Amino acid sequence: MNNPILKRPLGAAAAVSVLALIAACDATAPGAANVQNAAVDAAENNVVAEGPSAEEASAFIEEVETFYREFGEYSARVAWSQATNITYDTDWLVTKVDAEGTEMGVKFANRAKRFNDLELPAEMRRKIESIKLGLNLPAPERAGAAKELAELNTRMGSTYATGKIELDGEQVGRNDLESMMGTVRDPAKLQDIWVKWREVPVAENSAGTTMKEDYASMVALSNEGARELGFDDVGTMWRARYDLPPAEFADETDRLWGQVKPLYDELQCHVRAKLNEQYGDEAVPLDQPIRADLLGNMWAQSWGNVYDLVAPGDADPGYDLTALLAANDYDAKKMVETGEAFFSSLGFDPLPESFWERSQITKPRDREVVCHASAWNMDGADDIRIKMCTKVNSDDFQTVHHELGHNYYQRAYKAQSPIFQGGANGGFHEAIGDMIALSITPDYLQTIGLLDETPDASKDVGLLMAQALEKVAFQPFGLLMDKWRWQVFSGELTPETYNDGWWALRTQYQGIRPPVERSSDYFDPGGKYHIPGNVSYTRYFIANILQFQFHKASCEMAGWEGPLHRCSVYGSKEVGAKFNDMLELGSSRPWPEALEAFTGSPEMDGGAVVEYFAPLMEYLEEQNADRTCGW
Ligand code: X8Z
Ligand code: ZN
Repeated sequence: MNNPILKRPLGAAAAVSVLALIAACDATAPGAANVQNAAVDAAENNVVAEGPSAEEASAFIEEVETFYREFGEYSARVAWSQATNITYDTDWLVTKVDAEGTEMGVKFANRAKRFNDLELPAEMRRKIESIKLGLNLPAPERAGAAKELAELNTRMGSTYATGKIELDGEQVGRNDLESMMGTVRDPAKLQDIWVKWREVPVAENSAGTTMKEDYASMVALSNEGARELGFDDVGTMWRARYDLPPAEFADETDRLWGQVKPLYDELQCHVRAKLNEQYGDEAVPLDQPIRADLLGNMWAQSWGNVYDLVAPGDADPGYDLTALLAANDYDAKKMVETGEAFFSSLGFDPLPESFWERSQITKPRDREVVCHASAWNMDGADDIRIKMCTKVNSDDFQTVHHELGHNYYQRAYKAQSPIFQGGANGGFHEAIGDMIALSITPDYLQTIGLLDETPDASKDVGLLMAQALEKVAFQPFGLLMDKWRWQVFSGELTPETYNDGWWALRTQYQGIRPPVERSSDYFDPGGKYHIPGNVSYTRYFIANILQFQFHKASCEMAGWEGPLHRCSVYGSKEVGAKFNDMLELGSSRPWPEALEAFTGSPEMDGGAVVEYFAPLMEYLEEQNADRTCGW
């Protein structure tokens, strides 16, 4: 169901550029049928004796573009209907559209191969290569395979979104459980929630299978599809989207991780020591990885909710954004309006009226929905929306900016060919709103009336700690999610070793461990939205590097001279204009060009992260001086 060829580039579910399909096969698209027939003749029936021509490539591209436009809108509307109202029937519809889309996507990718050796202008070559990579999960061509794959994906997604959990004899909503992990401080209760959440991926579903079994079937089927398209496996195909040979891209992510790892290691060591003070030696032994349920988040992926437990004693206590929002009578809509106002201050047009009419901003009470936040562009133009189950807290204030970033990006590149309606790479799409949120500084909060007085800058180590618990803590998780999937798709991990392999990576990279022993029967990766949803995850790791590069570049543009963490570009039309230039490109140019145009350098670089957190690093090293770090 989260197949990108199906939908307008969504924030969460499918930020890849491609979406297409079938409806344009009919006569509603002027000329499309003829163009298609000519191309099919040429490709499949060898009617044309000589090799392919640029004219033929051009006609093929036009045909694909027409499909993307028409079927993209159709499939987006079906997918939206399902994600905001999960029923037997909407599942059925989304499965059908997904299967149709996959079948067409596979056909297009195969036909694109015909132009492999043809010399083409750069833009056409890029379009042909994008078409080959368009599917998130390819199915084999044999009859019935696309339908089977779509059924597996719909079932996994819906199981994740609707899985029921009972706590103290009462059914508790999944969205509520997620936030409880941030507020509950009783280790036994945290463990209970954590364990129950992870029963869902191994519980029997309506088809008599489990998510774990469905996942294994999905891996086998989509790998078969990837091999038919000429890739080693689906993981290789995912890595190929980064304008680099897949192996080089994997090395590149390791290089970036190497830049941030020293900071992470210090943070992990300090947080473990502070949690030990709170929970004692038994729950948090000082020579072991940290218990995953004590870090304030269902997946231990960002740790901002334990700030109060690790806050530096001599720092300014700062402010609690959740409390400020509540004290100032913010509701979900006002949070979104505040995000919109930030973009407006940079010179972006206001969101269209339809955004407010059609978005799902809070959780509907009367039906099942996918609560995991996402941003949608329904029609390749101005019908942009977000889908959230927003709560009035600091996490969701961040997420609102994140999702709006997707929407503003989508709108900025709407004039591009539908083939190029995507991020320069997946990481860019995830970084836009986050970069804006880095400008939520004390001064900014004062400007918008949320904070009366700004804290003194000499004690900013607290502010930096809060930010590091979100951004630095996230990095190893951002990296290992796809390391796990790369291993799964390559066959290095099998269903018998899925869970052990998962925990090996969680321990190696994050230095965390499960609160209770996990047998290899479990499927703990399935407790994270992006695994059943098949949303690749390296994009978030990359985004966490890029957003700091973007932030640094924009602060320089705005003439800022203080420390990076105090810089807000709120109100800078100059930054907005340059930012918009980058966004308008979509994925039409290789990402290093887009990066260079905005930051002056074509390289991704963790240096901006290191610079941003330098004062915190100094503090952490001091704190850890007499501790034994590592796990
Ligand atoms: O999935 C998301 C967004 C939608 S693209 C809400 N994020 C990742 C996650 O929740 O795991 C944003 C941060 C990482
Ligand atoms: Zn996102």
